[in-house]
Amino acid sequence: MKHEVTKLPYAYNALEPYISKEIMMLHNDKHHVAYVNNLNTALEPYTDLAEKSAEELLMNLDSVPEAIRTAVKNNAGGHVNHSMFWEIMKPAGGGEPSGVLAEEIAKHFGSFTDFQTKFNEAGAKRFGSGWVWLVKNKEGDLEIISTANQDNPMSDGLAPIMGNDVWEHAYYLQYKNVRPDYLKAWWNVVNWQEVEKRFTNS
Ligand code: MN3
Repeated sequence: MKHEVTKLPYAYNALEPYISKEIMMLHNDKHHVAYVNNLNTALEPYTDLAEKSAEELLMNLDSVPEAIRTAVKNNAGGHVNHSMFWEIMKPAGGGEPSGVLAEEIAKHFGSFTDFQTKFNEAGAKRFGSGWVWLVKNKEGDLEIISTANQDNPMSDGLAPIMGNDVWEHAYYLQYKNVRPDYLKAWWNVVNWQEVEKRFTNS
């Protein structure tokens, strides 16, 4: 089984003016594609891993042969993270979550606005490249965390509900060095229906 890049569920320019067409084209066609190609290359000699999904590999990194463990962590991570990322965004997105997710966010972070502030702070503070996440921990509680590189929270037993990519490739062409502006604008493209689905299934 070859891992494959997810096709965007909308046009490259659909998230404008918040995320430019140029960023989306490079991000999907070059960055995501590179992670998938590198993952397939790393796995090629290991036929016993061929049937495992990228998520299964990330949840069991200890069982991945040491020779390719870092390559799998980086590239299965890059694949899974970006596949989620495309799905939790949409044109004319934004607003607020509803239902149980809205209640849980209010319970854990005070209010939706407080949640956004804390999420943005965690994303801005991530040094270098990485992601900021809303996760469900082993006790079933929501937490905001950030990870370096393409590390996915599922490798630490956490369920990723939503995440924002804070690598420079995600914003630099449009927002230059001002990551906080990108973090603020990103809320306008969040697909809360998809995030709620991930929360319910986690
Ligand atoms: Mn990226």
